[in-house]
Amino acid sequence: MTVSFKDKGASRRQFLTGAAAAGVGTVAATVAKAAGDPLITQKQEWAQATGDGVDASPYGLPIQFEGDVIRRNVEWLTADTISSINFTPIHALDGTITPQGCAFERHHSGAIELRKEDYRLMINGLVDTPLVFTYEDLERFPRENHVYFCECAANTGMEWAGAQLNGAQFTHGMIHNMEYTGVSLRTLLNEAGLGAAGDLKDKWVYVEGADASSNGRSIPMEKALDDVLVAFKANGEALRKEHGYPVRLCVPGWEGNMWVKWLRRIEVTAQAIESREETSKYTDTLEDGTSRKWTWVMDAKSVVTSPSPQAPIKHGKGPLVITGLAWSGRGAITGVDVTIDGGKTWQKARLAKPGEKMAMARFYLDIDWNGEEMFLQSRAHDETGYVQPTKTQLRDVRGLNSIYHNNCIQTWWVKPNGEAENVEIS
Ligand SMILES: Nc1nc2c(c(=O)[nH]1)N[C@H]1C(S)=C(S)[C@@H](COP(=O)(O)O)O[C@H]1N2
Ligand SMILES: [Mo]
Repeated sequence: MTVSFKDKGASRRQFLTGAAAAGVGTVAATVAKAAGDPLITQKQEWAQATGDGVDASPYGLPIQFEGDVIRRNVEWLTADTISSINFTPIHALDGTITPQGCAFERHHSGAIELRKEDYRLMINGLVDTPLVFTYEDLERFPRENHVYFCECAANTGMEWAGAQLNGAQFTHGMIHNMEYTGVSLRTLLNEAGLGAAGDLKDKWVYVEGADASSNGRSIPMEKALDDVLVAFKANGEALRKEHGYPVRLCVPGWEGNMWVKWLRRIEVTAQAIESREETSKYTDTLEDGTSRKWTWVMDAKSVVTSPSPQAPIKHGKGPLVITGLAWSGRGAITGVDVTIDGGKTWQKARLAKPGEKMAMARFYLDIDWNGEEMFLQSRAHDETGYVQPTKTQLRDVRGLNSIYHNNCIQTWWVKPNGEAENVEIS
């Protein structure tokens, strides 16, 4: 990519960077306006006194100017905040890791306060030796680190009938992506011994939390022994209370509801329990009134996070960074296409780094915006060859009765003044 800066005079310097994107226009504004800028020519307040000492804030919080980058809920969605959800401010973040402090929360009976000392994890059912682990016990098993996304199956669920919520935070913010540290569930199940379970092919584990809702879910044994993680750290530090402190389950690529927080019991069973969370909830009603169940995997999905309704273009035409997130519950993201004309023509976006399994990928498309309206969309591809569907393609299969598992292509209408709106192109 070539970005050139114009000096006041005739000289023109070019800065070359490695990225092999198409040439973009001139970033002229900053240097041209420099002459007489008091922020350069005058002594500033912050240079005339000392700043805060160390320890001014023993646990650092974002600077006050970033006070907008917070989780938000949509009040009319739920009757109260106890059994409710809020949304990650994905429109204001970059990279892929979600800071814990603004990672969305979904509680069925509120976030509980559970001390490590009071923590117990039971493994029972069809095991050789039922076991109870304390928090300290868990710390003595071999540990693993993995970056995974956790997406509520209801993410984008309000958009089935038409474009509704105005902002990427609200349409796509029921997701976070963190680096988890913990012990594989396989290790703990083997510690209890699976001989008593016999043939493991048709066995299940039922997992439940210590909160009043318990949020119990059945997981097929094959997944339980594959990549499920019993996690106690996220992004290097203890889990936050709202994300299940001190221990939660990570079920990579599968719907957030199965990521049981405040994990307290794992039962090996001969069949699925058919709990509330996997029958009346988290099933998908089709056009003919029947419902799909066991729709665990989160299919490939993407969204442009900027520009977007909460992140309008403020700099006018010229060089513009279009960016967003892509993820797939079936494996790694292999590519993302972006269109600025509502799907007539597509360009390949640049992935910030190669996609990783069941983790978010960041994409960029650097363009020279002509200042005219755009219909911005992104389309994700994953390593299985799956391509993110349009809204019409999804509705053809699923009808209009669904809430969960809406992974269709999202459209932002960007107007010549840089403002963006959630619209539908089917
Ligand atoms: N114990 C317990 N686990 C739970 C829940 C809950 O209410 N209680 N909510 C589930 C749902 S529906 C989702 S989407 C994820 C949300 O995880 P988060 O709050 O860390 O974002 O946790 C899941 N695990
Ligand atoms: Mo959820």
